[in-house]
Amino acid sequence: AAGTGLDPVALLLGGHLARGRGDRIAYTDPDAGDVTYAQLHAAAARYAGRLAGADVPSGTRGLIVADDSVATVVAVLGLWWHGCVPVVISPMLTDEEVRHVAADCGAAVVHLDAAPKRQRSLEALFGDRPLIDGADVRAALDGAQLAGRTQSDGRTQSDGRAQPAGPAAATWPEDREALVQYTSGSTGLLKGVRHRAGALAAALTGFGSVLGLREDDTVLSTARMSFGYGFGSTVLYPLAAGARTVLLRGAVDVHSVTAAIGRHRPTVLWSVPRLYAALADAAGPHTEQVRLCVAAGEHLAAPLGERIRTGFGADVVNGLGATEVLHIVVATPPGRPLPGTIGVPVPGVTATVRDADGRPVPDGTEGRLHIAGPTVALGYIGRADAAARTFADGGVYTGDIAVRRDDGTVVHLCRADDLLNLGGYKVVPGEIEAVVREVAGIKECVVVGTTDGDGLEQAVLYAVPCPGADTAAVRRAITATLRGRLAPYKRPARVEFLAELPVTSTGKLAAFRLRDGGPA
Ligand code: 3SK
Repeated sequence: AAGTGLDPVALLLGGHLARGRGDRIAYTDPDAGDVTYAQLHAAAARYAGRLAGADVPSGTRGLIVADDSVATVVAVLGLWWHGCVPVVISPMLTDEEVRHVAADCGAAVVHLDAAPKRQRSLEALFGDRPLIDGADVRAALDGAQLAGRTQSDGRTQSDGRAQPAGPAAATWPEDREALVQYTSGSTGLLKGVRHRAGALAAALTGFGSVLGLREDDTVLSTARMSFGYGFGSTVLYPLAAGARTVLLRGAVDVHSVTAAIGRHRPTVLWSVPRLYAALADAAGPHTEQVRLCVAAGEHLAAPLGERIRTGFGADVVNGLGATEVLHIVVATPPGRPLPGTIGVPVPGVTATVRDADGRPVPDGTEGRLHIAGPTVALGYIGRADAAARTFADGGVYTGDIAVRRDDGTVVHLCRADDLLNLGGYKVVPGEIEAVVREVAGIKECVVVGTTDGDGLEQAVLYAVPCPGADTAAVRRAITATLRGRLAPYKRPARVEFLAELPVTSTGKLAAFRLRDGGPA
């Protein structure tokens, strides 16, 4: 791909090809098998050719609704090659959410790659737009036709089918939008975060330099590409380092991840504390090669950090990130555990703690965590009010309450908003409550966050049944409704029945009385 030094394709692939490393494996995909850097480059070129052939204008946004696969990475790289802005979302989103995102980002082209039933329902949503089927891309990746040869200029010669007419005309000035990621908002409506081209390079010199991924690393991430954390862990950092990434398909749980670790022998793991809590106990001889465990997405309590460290015999990097700052911006460096803290700002980032008026508070005082630096996003698509609240005072409020200690380390205390953080997913309690209120026999309900023995947040549903209701039947109906209507990560860990919900002396719901330990 042409353009300036900030061209994302050149940034992530160019160096490896120019150094004759095109034959190294970039991805191990459950379907496509091993795919090299040269093959990835060739496939991205061909994908860009397809976009050109479909008259997709350069500079527009392309929506990718896809599970993690090498075809999804090809779509991202191909869109960049053609000068477009990739927007990756999960097929697990509801039709309503997918429709909202497609309209919100105004996608000129849609790439769909989901399990067959979901694929068909997604296709029905997008009859009016140019569609690319991820299965076609995977099929094209299969076999010798993609045996790309690296040219002396580092570009890849592929099989010649559907090539772009030449290098894409795209140039990538630092402040040009290069990536949009969707994140949950406190109203429940997904917000599109617009990232600058310059932020991709800045993330590599920022958190990337703390992490120190190597070409000989094998990376396994339980976070998905449609989640900001997962885009960094499966695309940005490993590609820039020339490492091999093992992609997972299907359910990600302690069994599937343990099996994948045994099979692929990763040296670097990325996950959320919740999954590490289970994985650390399952660690054994098959995890001996793991040298680094990155934990982010939710609060990591010091004892759990220590359990991961000893379970895997590896360095633990604990980080705080947010979609609004692209990736991790405060982290404990490898070899410096700094227990009980989220570490120090990564190079290029300034982290301050501020009061309600945006004034920095003295060290040791709690306040709102504010991040400034080159990975701060351009803003949201639309949503001027939310943007004005979040992107302010020369940076971003991450939505966390924190304290900075006088040694420069940052301690995370809690969220500043009502969002629950369930294994890295930000969940709006009101969304769960709205679903439960529709169950027959429910008078009222509230969802609150409470912490388990590992210090991890859990959603607990407190429900008041209607007088005379059969509570066993109501419980079954709640379980069935939650299963049918909410993604697994949004479902409460526990359902408790109360005779009434606690209220304050002025009659307002006192949900805080239900947190951490239940009704007093
Ligand atoms: O925790 C998050 O929400 C996050 C978002 C983007 C990148 C990284 C992280 C940890």
